[in-house]
Amino acid sequence: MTRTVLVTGFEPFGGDATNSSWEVAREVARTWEGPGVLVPERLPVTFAGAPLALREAITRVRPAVVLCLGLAAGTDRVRLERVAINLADARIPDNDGAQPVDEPVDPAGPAARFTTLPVKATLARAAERGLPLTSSLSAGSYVCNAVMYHALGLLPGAPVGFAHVPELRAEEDVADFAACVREALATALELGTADSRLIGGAIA
Ligand code: PCA
Repeated sequence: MTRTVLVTGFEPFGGDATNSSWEVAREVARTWEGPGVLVPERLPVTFAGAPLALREAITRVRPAVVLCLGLAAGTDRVRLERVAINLADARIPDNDGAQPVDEPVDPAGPAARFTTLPVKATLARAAERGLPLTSSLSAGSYVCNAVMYHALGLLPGAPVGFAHVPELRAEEDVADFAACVREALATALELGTADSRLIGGAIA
């Protein structure tokens, strides 16, 4: 059976003309050589619309792996997010003009959901290849965090996760960031949700 991979990116927000997450999602789709079929989807930057669009895409595509991408300005590496929290606290209005303050993403949901991607194994492989990939312990409290939280609730048991990508500055950035995303997808397709027990973590 052909396995399908769903990679989402976002439309622009906050007055920007483009969103690097959609540029990278498109680049990954353009260069995908398998295994399986990769479907890119562009999500709205809205607390109300993004979860609906994601749910619709998951129902239509029936993916084996889901990786959602979003822009994190001011970073220089792709960040595999480990935790989505049940908190919507928006510093700026979303593209609908909605600006939730200290609300739950899902009033009936758990406090947090952890990525089911094999993050440590992916980081080890990326480091061997010199790719600009790292991990992060918070996807924030804006639309990206909400999408990650919903994605993990929609496909329990499958490898599902989120990566923040930097802005595109240099010409090679889109190819480098797409290579990070491909590494995460290839690792998930190979290992499923079974991560390697590698030392890592962060000391605050
Ligand atoms: N980044 C925002 C939302 C959309 C995007 O690309 C975030 O980090 O929440």
